[in-house]
Amino acid sequence: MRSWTVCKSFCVEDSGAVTVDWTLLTAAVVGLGMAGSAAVIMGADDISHDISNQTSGQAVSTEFNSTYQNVSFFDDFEDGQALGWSVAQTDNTEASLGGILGRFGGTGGAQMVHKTWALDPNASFAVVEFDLHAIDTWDLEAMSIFLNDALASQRTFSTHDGDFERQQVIDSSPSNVAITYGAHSSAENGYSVRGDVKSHDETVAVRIEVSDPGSSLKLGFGSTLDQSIGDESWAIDNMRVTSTNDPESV
Ligand SMILES: [Ca+2]
Ligand SMILES: [Ca+2]
Ligand SMILES: [Ca+2]
Repeated sequence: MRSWTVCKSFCVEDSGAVTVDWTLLTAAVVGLGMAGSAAVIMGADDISHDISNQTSGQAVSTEFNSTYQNVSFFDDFEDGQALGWSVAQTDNTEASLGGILGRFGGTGGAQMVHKTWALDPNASFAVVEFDLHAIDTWDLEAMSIFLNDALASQRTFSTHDGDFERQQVIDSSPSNVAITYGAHSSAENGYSVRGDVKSHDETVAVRIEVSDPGSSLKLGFGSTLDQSIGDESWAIDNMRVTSTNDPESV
């Protein structure tokens, strides 16, 4: 009878069943965890191979040249100064033009007004932008632009009505230089008065792009004007010099 009692007691006792369930569940969880870890390990191995395949053979750049840009200089001449220019002449007597570098007259075509900027040696381009004013009665005389003391471009102006199509650009810049003139604007901006008639003026935006400019750039101007400044003159405004490796973004 004693053994029967023990056997019966064993059959109805359920505390041991909890232990069995716990053991089985824990084993299952551990098993799932190991399976998951195996999947992650295998997946990571696959990804590492993908990264290896993707990057092998590619050059690693240690510089960020494509986004390099630095405005080295800007001057709108509103402060009446012209620091660094060979002829520090400014004018702000006509409100429609404001402060300008000028006015200047004829130079026999030679370089007279110039300035040199230090460029960032890490940049592979220099971009120079400015407004060029042909003031009062130009008669197809030429404005001359020099780069590093060499004549790079000539632009003739005639401010007389109906004469715009006769104006010309004569480019003599080297192969690493591109000079573009924007569309001209014509208006009466002041200065010369002939009797009771004021003389029209022209403005063009000039852009000069220099590749491999080196560590400095000298920009100069002259003109073939042959009458007094009170009759015909020129001026520069909004001069900007930018060192960059991405000239398209300037
Ligand atoms: Ca200005
Ligand atoms: Ca005028
Ligand atoms: Ca003239």
